[in-house]
Amino acid sequence: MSFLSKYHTVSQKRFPILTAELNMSHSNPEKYQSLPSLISDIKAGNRRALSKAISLAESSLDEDRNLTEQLLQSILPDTGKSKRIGITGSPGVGKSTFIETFGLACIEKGERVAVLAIDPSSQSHGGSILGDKVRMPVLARSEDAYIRPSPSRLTLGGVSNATREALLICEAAGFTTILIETVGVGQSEVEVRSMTDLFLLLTLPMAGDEVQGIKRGIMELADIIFINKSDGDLESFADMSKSQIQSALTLMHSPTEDWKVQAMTGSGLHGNGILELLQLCDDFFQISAPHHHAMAGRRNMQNQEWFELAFHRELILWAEKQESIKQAKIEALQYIANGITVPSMAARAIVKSHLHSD
Ligand SMILES: Nc1nc2c(ncn2[C@@H]2O[C@H](COP(=O)(O)OP(=O)(O)O)[C@@H](O)[C@H]2O)c(=O)[nH]1
Ligand SMILES: [Mg+2]
Repeated sequence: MSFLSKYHTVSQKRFPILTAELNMSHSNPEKYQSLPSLISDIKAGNRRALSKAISLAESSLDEDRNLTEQLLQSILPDTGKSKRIGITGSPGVGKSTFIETFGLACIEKGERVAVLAIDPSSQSHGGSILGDKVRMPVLARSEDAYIRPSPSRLTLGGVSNATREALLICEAAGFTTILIETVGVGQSEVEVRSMTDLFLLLTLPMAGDEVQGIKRGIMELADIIFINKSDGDLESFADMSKSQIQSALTLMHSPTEDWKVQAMTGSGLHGNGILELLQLCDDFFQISAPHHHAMAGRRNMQNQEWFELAFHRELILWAEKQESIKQAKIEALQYIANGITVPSMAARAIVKSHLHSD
């Protein structure tokens, strides 16, 4: 028996949720009494069920994690069919405004659009719900859109894990385009790149040397660079900006096989360039459609990365729960404070003494 089939049997025995009605009243005092009804409501596109499921995925309580796993396992066949688009750019570049216009243009073409935000620094201010409701007023009210701000108060890679799970849940709920907005600081671009097919970088029209100011590392992640706010006073810089970015791009590798990275100008606020951008996105998804090896390969690699991250996270969460490890850490910190031991040595010694039981 393979490891996974063994795991499946064990998990069915321990959490017989897929076969029996399960009381969920602890985590939802309102509507859902059972996981099967939550799952069928998600698949029917019920947004209350969708929000409920995403909240469940954001919870770190053991019993909520168990429920989330069962839920994800049972919706898995309904996932993977959307266009996953990451959107990044410095704060203020116009991402939220852009998403309103771009999202509505996608809906015009028959898509159903979910917007997720990833903001690993959101612990302190609890996400950007207020800002985004203001910036996306029409999209927020559309029947064919769903906007979910970044989860707050999650540690240890919890935000990116929860966002990946939210993405799958949105796919099962029938959303065909998933836009993931990143705050554009720290590790968040790399995280969003690693969970999306197409990565879109927004920048501003700039003069001359300022193009150098776009971080090369971020430019290398992008499939399309959209020079936003190419309107009003800044419009005169737009074309120059575009040709400079294009020449910088000739020195870089495309992050996506068979795709040539392109720069274009437009305005999220006024809508110019948005239809052209949509066409370019269509071209991208033609080239790297799900049956195409580039897309299949990327998604497979992303799942492997997700597994590695989740595995590390689980190991650390497990270790932090062990009383004996907690104790050993307290002692180690005392030794370190007294200058008796080297920190790296103390860390390794604890792991060695707890894991080398064979
Ligand atoms: N002129 C102009 N202003 C814009 C455009 N998009 C956004 N803005 C303005 O830029 C500011 C920041 O926009 P926002 O969408 O919140 O940026 P975010 O921080 O990247 O999400 C707001 O005052 C917007 O009204 C645009 O295309 N053109
Ligand atoms: Mg924003």
